Amino acid sequence: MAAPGSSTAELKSGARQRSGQAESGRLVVVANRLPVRRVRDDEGDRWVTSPGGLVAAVHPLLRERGGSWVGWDGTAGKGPDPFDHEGFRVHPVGVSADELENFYYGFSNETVWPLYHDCIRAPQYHRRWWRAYQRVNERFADGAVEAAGEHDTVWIHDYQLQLVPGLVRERRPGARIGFFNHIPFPPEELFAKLPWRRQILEGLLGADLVGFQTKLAAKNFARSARQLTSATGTDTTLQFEGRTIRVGAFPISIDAGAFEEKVNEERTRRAAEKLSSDFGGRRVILGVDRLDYTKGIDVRLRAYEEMLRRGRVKVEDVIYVQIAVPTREKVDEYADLRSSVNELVGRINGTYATMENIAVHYVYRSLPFDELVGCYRAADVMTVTPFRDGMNLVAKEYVATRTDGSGVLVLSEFAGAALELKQALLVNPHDVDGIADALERALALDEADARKRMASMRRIVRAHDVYAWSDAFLGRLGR
Ligand code: ADQ
Repeated sequence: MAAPGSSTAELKSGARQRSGQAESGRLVVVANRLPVRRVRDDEGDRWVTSPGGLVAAVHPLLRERGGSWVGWDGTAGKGPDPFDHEGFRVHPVGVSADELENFYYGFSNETVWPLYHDCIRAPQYHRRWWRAYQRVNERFADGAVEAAGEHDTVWIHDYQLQLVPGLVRERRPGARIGFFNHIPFPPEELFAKLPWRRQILEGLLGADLVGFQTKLAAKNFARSARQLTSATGTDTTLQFEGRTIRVGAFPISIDAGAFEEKVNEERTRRAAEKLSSDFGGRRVILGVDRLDYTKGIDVRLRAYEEMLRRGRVKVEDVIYVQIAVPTREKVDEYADLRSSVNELVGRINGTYATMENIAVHYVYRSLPFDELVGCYRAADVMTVTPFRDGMNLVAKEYVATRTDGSGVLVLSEFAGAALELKQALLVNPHDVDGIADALERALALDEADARKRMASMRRIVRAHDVYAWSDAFLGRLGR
């Protein structure tokens, strides 16, 4: 799921007709963040729906089936009482300032996040973080049990809540419980380092269906479960404590229609034209990421620098635009990354910018949806080069906005999206020379070849949107 505060899509809930699917009772969604945020301004004190693909996909279902969303409202403290909002019930879960440090910044973001992303940074193991993780997971499970009847469907999301399926199972044995992990699941030899590996696996095994972005992640989980718990079975079906658990890949996507609509609006077109003219008509290479060490921003900048050093493409011909959203700034690794990216941008501009042309245009903030889509539209080449990524929605968003069929995507082999967007120029995100080669190739690509590649990727993104994803997951869970 997009990280707190990072998603900008003004997605229209219910804008699309849903295909029929097996339904089991009401739907209770459990996710770290609520889909609403509190706004206090001249118009008063109220809750507004936060934009985002998951919200867009699930909102119509919550309204049709009747349901609830259990989650944290983003502020430290006890949290408000449950309330109704736009046709569903909101169950806020309170998280104290101390728990935020230990459960969220600590165990979720400094233990699980790096461990599940190939240990790109060393995971930290602290018992007080683990205790907070257990405690907060119990509180989310309390919220889920309060919201869910005996035969309802409970859909739990992501790595912050891996104990919740097991905790809900104990108290709602007849419920249908699904868990979807938005980030990768590591191979057993990495996962086995986790001191609380058995508890995490048994927590996940409380679900009837455990879904991942890729088959590889699903297989990694099933193998760890067989090795490290008493579960038996195959990579797709496990037996544990007398129950059957299905395991599978459900690659997430975006509301492609909403992006297409937005990019064709007059305002977006004008914003894109203004950007292009501000950059003096130079070709635009774009990067859009949370400023996270998994996203490969530093190596990508070095690859762009290498391309300029080679001299076949000059700063008069091209500009690299990097939009980076601030994220997890309290965690040391993120502060370090921020400094090293600042330094790299300074070094590249110091060496290659001229009085007329800067080499790198760097924006360190979240963009409103209009501007983000304007940037996608203005970009001749999009670069998405994470070292490891569950899926990566930015790659799909770029493809969805290329309604005129132009544009080239340079994509990491290690993003889940690479399994679907095979017509991108695929790169090893650790290989500075390889990415520089791909950038040169992207800028020189024959137009017919580029269009053919984009057309094929567009077909995939349009056919497999976020609605198809939630239908597939809930359909499987309902069977
Ligand atoms: P993230 O790691 O947050 O998500 P990603 O899938 O790329 O990564 O989603 C980022 C979202 O933030 C996108 O919707 C993008 O538009 C938005 N965004 C990024 N930079 C922005 C900016 N500067 N301004 C405005 N918006 C910006 C996690 C996993 C991914 C998985 C998703 C969904 O890490 O692998 O694809 O959940 O499951």
